[in-house]
Amino acid sequence: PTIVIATKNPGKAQEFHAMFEKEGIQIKTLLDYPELPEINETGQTFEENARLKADQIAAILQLPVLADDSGLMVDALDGRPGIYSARFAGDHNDAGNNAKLLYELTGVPAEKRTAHFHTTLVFAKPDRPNDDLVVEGSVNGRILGIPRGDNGFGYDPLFYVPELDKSMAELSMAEKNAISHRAKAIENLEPLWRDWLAK
Ligand code: ITT
Ligand code: NA
Repeated sequence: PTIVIATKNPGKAQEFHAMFEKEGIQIKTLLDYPELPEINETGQTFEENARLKADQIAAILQLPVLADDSGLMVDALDGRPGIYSARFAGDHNDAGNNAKLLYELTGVPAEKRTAHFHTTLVFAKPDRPNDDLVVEGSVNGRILGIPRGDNGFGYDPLFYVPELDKSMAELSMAEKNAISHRAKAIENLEPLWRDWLAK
């Protein structure tokens, strides 16, 4: 089968590709449908924003669509940037976002720099807006004082995973896809989606 992932973020798209490929599932992303309108993420929660993306794109394409809304929650910042993670520094720019995060945590010691990444996935079928499948995943870590590693995307160079003694950006894609918030959400989706899609 083919699944449309409602993302334009190439980092996310690569991770979904790696995780679904081993199950024989092809994915398409919004990069394959350049004519689609921009979906405004006006919701107040990850789930609302993922639903906005999944429901609208499914209705337009008349295909099942899986949307990912994710973000970074930093305890010392009362959970920010949260749902605003993509645009923390104004526009969608990983370097600017990371610089702002480091700046806001200036002087905060390592043990108080706890954080987690969160993903909500919403799977939507065309014309069935009340039948969305919703799952979540998260991973705990700490915000580094200096970026480490070149892999991944977004806040990965600043997100330290204590169990592995590495930043997310120091993990290979396979390693990240074994422990990440997105991987856990997909794990939670795995036992559910085939029956849901068939019904
Ligand atoms: P789409 O809406 O097109 O999927 P986006 O990048 O705007 O792309 P989100 O609204 O979910 O996606 O914003 C998520 C932001 O959170 C993303 O831009 C990154 O800065 C950050 N983020 C999400 N997952 C991440 C990950 O696995 N590693 C590092 N940063 C991540
Ligand atoms: Na978002």
